[in-house]
Formats: sequence, C-alpha cells, structure tokens
Amino acid sequence: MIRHLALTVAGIFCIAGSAQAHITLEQAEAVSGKAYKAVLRVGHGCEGKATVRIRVKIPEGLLSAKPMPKAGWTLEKIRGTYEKSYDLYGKPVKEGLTEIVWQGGQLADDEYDEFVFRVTPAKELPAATRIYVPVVQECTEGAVERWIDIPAAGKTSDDYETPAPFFDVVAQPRS
Ligand SMILES: [Cu+2]
Repeated sequence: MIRHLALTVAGIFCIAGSAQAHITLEQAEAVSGKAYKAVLRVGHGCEGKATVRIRVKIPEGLLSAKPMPKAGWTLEKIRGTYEKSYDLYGKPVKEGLTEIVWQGGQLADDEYDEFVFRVTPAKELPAATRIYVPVVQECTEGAVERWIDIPAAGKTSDDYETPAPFFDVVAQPRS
C-alpha cells in the first residue's frame, strides 16, 4: 500500500531537477549555421493524463524549421515572419515556421515518445547562446502543462517546475 502511494505521488508531481521526467531536448548543443535535429523527449503526460497535442514555438533565430512527420499524429505548420532577415547559405531569409503542432495521437502517461524537428540556428546568433524552446503539452480532459519557464538571472532551469526545453548554440569550429 505504501509502495503504491509512493508511485502515485511520483506520477503526479515531477521530481524537481529530474530532467528525464520533463520535456527536454536530446542534443544539448547545436552548431550555428548548421542544421540541428531537435528531439523533444516527452517523459510523461499531464498529472497522469495522456498527451494528445504538442505545440512547439520556434524561437527567433532558428531558421527553416521542418517537423518530422509522425505516424498516428497530424502536423500543423504555422508560418510567420522573423523579426529580422538572416543570411542562410548566402540567401536572405525572413520567414519560416514559427510554430509546429502535433495532434490527433495519444501518448499514455506511462509511455515515452519523441517529437522531432529540424532547424538551423542563424549564424548571426552570438556564440554560446542558450535557446529556449517553449512547448505546450495538452492532455485528455483539458489538462495542460506549459513548458515555458525561462530562468531569471541567477537561476537555472532546475529551479522551475515546468522549464522550457533548451540547447546551446556553439560557434562553428574554424577550419
Ligand atoms: Cu517532468
């Protein structure tokens, strides 16, 4: 009985700092100006409820975003204009996907899955920029988890209950 209760509690509350349990990105680093494969790892549902929709906001500076289609889920691709024009392989780009939505599937709370997209971090991004990728996870019965917390100065993502997934953009190695 005690064991059962412990499991239930663990299922309801995310253990602080337990990155595996949150929605996180598999690759911690991307090279500026090169394609980055973003693998969003979904470790659980919303307080025990199954995930039915994943909405990803593509942050400014991440160019030519393309989602990887996923069996059992339909994709919605929302286009928008960037805040400024960027140089991508010698061509100016000013627009692209600003939001990606997977929906129509169902991922049980006790199952794990990954949602993949590709982006190219703009060369114009300063080296060692940490990029936060806000994700909204929608579940059955209208439950929602908003993985959008961006740490304030002096804090880290571990200080937050629903941190936004992130990765660091590093400079291209000199050849
Ligand atoms: Cu978690």
